[in-house]
Amino acid sequence: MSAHKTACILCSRNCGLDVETSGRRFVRIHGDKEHPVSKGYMCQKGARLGYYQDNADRLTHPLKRMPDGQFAQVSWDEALRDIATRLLAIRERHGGRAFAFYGGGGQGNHLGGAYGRQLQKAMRSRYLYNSLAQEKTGDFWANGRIFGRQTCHTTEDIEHADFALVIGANPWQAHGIPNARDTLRDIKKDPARTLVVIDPRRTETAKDADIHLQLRPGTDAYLMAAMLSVIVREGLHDKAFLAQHTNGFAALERALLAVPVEEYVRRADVSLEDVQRVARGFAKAERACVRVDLGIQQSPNTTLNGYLEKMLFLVTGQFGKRGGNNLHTFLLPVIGDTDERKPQYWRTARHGMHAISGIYPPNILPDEIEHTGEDRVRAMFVDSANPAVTAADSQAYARAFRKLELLVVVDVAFTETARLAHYVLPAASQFEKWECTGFNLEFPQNAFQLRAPLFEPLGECLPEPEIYTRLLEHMGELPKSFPVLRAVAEREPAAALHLGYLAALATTLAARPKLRPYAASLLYRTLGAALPDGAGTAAFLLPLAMGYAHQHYTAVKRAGYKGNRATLGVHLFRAILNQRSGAVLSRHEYDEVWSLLGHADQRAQLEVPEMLQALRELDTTESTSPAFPLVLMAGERRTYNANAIFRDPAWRKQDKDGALRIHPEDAQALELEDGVRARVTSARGAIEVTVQRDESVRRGMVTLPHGHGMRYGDSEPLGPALNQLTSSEHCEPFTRTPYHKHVPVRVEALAS
Ligand SMILES: Nc1nc2c(c(=O)[nH]1)N[C@H]1C(S)=C(S)[C@@H](COP(=O)(O)OP(=O)(O)OC[C@H]3O[C@@H](n4cnc5c(=O)[nH]c(N)nc54)[C@H](O)[C@@H]3O)O[C@H]1N2
Ligand SMILES: Nc1nc2c(c(=O)[nH]1)N[C@H]1C(S)=C(S)[C@@H](COP(=O)(O)OP(=O)(O)OC[C@H]3O[C@@H](n4cnc5c(=O)[nH]c(N)nc54)[C@H](O)[C@@H]3O)O[C@H]1N2
Ligand code: SF4
Ligand SMILES: [Mo]
Repeated sequence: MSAHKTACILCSRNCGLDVETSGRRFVRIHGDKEHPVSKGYMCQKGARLGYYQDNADRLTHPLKRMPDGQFAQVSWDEALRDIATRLLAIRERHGGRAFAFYGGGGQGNHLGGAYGRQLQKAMRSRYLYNSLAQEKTGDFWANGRIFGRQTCHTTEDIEHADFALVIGANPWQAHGIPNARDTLRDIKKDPARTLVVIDPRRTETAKDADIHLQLRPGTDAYLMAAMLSVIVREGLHDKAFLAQHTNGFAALERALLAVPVEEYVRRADVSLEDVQRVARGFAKAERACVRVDLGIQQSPNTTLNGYLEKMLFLVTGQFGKRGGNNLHTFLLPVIGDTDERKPQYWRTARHGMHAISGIYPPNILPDEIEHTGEDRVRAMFVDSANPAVTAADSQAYARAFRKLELLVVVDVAFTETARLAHYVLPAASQFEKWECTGFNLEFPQNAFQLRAPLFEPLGECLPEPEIYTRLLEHMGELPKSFPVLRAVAEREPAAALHLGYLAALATTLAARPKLRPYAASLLYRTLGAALPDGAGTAAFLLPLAMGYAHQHYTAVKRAGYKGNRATLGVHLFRAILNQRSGAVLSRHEYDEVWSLLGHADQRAQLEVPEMLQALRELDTTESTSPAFPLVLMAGERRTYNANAIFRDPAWRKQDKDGALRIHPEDAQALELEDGVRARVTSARGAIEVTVQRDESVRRGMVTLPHGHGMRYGDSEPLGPALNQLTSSEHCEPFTRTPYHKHVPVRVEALAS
């Protein structure tokens, strides 16, 4: 048995773990008390990571699909050589627009993402698709306009808030905030603190709330507009804050004064008195913040919801302070800034769709492949994602992926997407390689954990950095060796702080600018060879740490690092390499948040014309109809689901079928007894489910869990395959974010 530090890879929190292993197995999994953020916290899901590491669907060898449709084992060399040849031919014939990359990191594996992006560059493509563009891009777009850059991402200091407003999120199950259950319990125990939940379901979080507004699904824009209107009508906005830190309040105020509060509150079907109480409480609180998630991001008015949510904390001055909302820093640049008003960013061939934060929406991808034009997508890599199950419209995905000239899947498991591929490349699991996550969303203190491998890679599995570096070498984009740079790295004494290496690297890149896009692989093959413990694939964190220390110099110093302008980043890099429980990167003061804004005047822009127009033109069409009278929340976070990460159904201790939750009165009206099988039908498709009567859901709404509907071994799909019900068109027109939380359906009993 041996003890190790690692992290849970099941949600964006990435709680630090203290584990014991024996051979290739986990024997004991505990929260790591030394982790700077999670401090020992974990939830029930993390305790069952063994089912991710060890299961019958794990890939062990590269696979190639043969003409008869069967997969045959091939060697790495054979696979990569053929893939390289085919990629180059497609690039030659059709240019960069023929290639798209999908994924590049799940909830815990972001180290390989930097290497995957290099392939996109080698293909001269800008098409990156991933799941962030089926949830967060409306939010990112609003951030771009309000804060000046789409990388200005907000966080919530809920641990220190007197008044926490949770809208369309269920942190008790889904986490997303630090040590969620402890944080929620602390608020509950303290009579001076208030928790408000806005959710059509009486969730585990809502049960502990002081006020629960159980609104009609899809009406958040009305409700938030009404709250904001109450605030400005009653003069509860923070005039000094608005004058000092924002532009454009006057236009927003006019729009808010025009909001018909009572009518909007009626639409949301909540009590006016409660809405007033919440608006007043939030505005008057010393420290208040808003926490949102998929409930408003995957439902109607996605982008407007993101805008209004931010107006709540900006108009009331609950920003840039302890207990409020803030911006945070990034070490790994997981998202970019692609303002669609600038001409240099690509629009897609079929939909003319622009990227947001550098990401294109999965909802348009099948059309971009099936499009008949010369400029269609013809070749793809899918890495750390299973869009055949997790993107809207599984039927459209299966059809489109079969038309690709080349589909390569890089995964740890033989997924539904892998079954459609020409090549399947087996990745080492997140516990078999150096890994890290880019989902650090903390402010004022940000932290980062680089994780060392616990096990040898299974079979012939390789870490993604090795896979992509070899592929670039086969493509002739990257020389096979760099003897000079490598010698500099290996000869340099530790006390020289890599400064000689960095100078030599700069000289190499200046002389050979074509290598710049491949800096990660270049660092891996050179500096990587000189890093201790085989941490070579983490070498590219050195320039990132240098950039971070340069940009946030004072805050990095405050975190306790020594060094000057030239060396601080190197010390930060060393700490990241050495501190297995994670390293605190930086400590900001709250009022330094303004320096993280993108606008030159460091003020928030409240007047966003597109959003004010959307507010004036709020859509009143009903999504339900006599044929589809219920709203399905397709993708609830529950006790035993974790995206499409677990394939072995034995990992679930309960809710094995992934039951349909329905209010008992609705069930009664449809003559659905508890436990019976029923059919759920949408405009797109139908699936069979097990019924569970449940008081917590609002009447007119039904829910099904995310993370089911996958095969295991030779099985049929197990549990609800939700995206058989969702369609590519049922999405916000602007961002193309699917309305997964708002799918009109009907439910019928199945004859037993
Ligand atoms: N257990 C578990 N945890 C997870 C995951 C998982 O698969 N399982 N996945 C992780 C990932 S990738 C993500 S993105 C997060 C998502 O985390 P959350 O967004 O917090 O989780 P969800 O359950 O998808 O949806 C949140 C809430 O939205 C509510 N809702 C539905 N419709 C509406 C509406 O119209 N208005 C409002 N206000 N609320 C509505 C639902 O009732 C639900 O309680 O969870 C992460 N954590
Ligand atoms: N209907 C509906 N659909 C939804 C949602 C919903 O609520 N409702 N939620 C959406 C959301 S918010 C999200 S985030 C997505 C998630 O969907 P995806 O973006 O597809 O991501 P995951 O489900 O996390 O899938 C991760 C894949 O990565 C593989 N993997 C695990 N570890 C590694 C590794 O180290 N290397 C490689 N290469 N692969 C690895 C796993 O085997 C799995 O196949 O689902 C979305 N889809
Ligand atoms: S699932 Fe999320 S909250 Fe639970 S242990 Fe893993 S990282 Fe922590
Ligand atoms: Mo997500």
